[in-house]
Amino acid sequence: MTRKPRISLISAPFGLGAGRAGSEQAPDYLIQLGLTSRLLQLGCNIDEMRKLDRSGMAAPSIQVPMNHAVEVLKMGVALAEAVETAVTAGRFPFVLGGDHSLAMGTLAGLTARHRKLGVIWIDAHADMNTESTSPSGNMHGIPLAVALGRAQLSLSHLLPGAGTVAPGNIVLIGARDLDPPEEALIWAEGITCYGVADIRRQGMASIVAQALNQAGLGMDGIHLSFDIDSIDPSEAPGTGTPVQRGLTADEAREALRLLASSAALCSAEFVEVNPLLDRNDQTSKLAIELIALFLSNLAI
Ligand code: NNH
Ligand code: MN
Ligand code: MN
Ligand code: MN
Repeated sequence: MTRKPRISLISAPFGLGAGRAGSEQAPDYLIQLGLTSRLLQLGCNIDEMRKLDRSGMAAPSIQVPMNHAVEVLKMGVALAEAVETAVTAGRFPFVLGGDHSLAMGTLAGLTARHRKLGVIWIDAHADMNTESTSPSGNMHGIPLAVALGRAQLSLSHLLPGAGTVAPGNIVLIGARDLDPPEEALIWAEGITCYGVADIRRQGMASIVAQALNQAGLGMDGIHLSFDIDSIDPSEAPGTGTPVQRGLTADEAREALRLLASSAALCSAEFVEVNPLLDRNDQTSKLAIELIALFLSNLAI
């Protein structure tokens, strides 16, 4: 018999890692539109609900030459501590962003507890720039390079005791807008990357099965990082850096349902919904549906 994990719902109302304002409004907005009531209706075991606040957090002393770096680092510290606490208490951390720079905090908290962590990254982007290759200076473009230990900033700057993620245990799904230095890093490190064409050829079920195998090989758990811009802008327009030719909402549904059912999943985050850029709440409503589908199918 499968059991339901105790979920720690961590809201991170933070968008300064992105180039455009608005994603910081997503957690409250999705809750206002009915996210938590939907989760309770579906029988999700929400054991803890927290809303993070970076004021009062001390920024690590490292200098990072990127936009709003001090604020991003403060939020990362708050998030890392919240995630570590949730894992220690035996809960499943679900981080509701906010922009994708939050992943640094999530991964710092996770790797402090799971020394061997696999990562499935569903995103139009690879988020593998470093401080020196970033074309934008926006910190939502660097979290995977940081997690790999390829940037000056490392996860251990956010949380002492945090580790790294091995390239062989990172799988990208839906990537279609890579900067040349990111492509070079993916190639050099041998990181698995499934594009939209691969999904159309092989089917999402087969891609997810391969991703779980690859990311989970020899690991203690797998983290899912879901960027809403993985989905085509025709179905998810409310995001800061939309990229054409993305996943269909149905493909995202299938991926999330299958990933949730894997006992290897140990945590997840959902980022880059921007209510200010949305059309008639289309993206927010889709996000609520996807999160509810994911969390209600979680099994341990
Ligand atoms: N690759 C670009 C950068 O580094 C864009 C990143 N934007 C994202 N990532 N939304 O998911 O700035
Ligand atoms: Mn991203
Ligand atoms: Mn993205
Ligand atoms: Mn599990």
